[in-house]
Amino acid sequence: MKEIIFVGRSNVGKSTLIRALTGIKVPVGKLPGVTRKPLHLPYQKFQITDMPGFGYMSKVTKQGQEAIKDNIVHYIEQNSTNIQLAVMVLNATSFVEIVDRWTQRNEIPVEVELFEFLHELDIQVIVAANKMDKIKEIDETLNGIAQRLGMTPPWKQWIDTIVPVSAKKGKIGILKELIQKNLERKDIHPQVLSTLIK
Ligand SMILES: Nc1nc2c(ncn2[C@@H]2O[C@H](COP(=O)(O)OP(=O)(O)OP(=O)(O)O)[C@@H](O)[C@H]2O)c(=O)[nH]1
Ligand SMILES: [Mg+2]
Repeated sequence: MKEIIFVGRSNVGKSTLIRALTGIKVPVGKLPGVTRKPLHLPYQKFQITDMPGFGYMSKVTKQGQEAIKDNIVHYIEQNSTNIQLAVMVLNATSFVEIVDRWTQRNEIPVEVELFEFLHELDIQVIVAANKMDKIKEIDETLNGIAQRLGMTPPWKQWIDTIVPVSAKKGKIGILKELIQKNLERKDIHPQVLSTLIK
């Protein structure tokens, strides 16, 4: 069964977003590190995978966090042909600040690395900018996020890729439609496609 993975830093709201999207009560929590291994859920004729988050986790050692990150990368590599879409979730209240901190230290921010890694594997990515209920300067924030991910602002040029959401409030904007559009696009059978091209 083809798969949609939800990836991102811990505590950004991946599981809450899956709840809002599917109605399935997957475990969520206040402290980072709730989801520890890939959790598979049914979604139409697909499978949604709730991935553990990378980065700081409550009650997990630095070594443990590294191991979880390696597992995430490994999982994506192993399953890349089956993964039809990745929803990269980020916390809109802290994303720009975190990315800039890493960049100032001359390090590639993990989320930027992940975004590029998914593209290298030819996996389509939708960026869900979550926790928008806490944001006042909406356009400014989304422009900042787009820019850090290599998409030239204004963000509205990228409405097929970036979607503002508030998972906790159940506001998922056009995420459902974007997912649908993406799944259908790749779902065209090669034979049908060849007749369309003719
Ligand atoms: N304000 C606000 N809080 C949110 C939103 N979405 C999630 N949260 C909160 O963020 C916290 C983390 O949510 P989770 O869904 O468990 O996050 P996760 O990304 O799955 O975290 P891990 O499994 O630890 O990687 C919880 O306290 C949620 O209530 C949102 O849209 N707005
Ligand atoms: Mg989770």
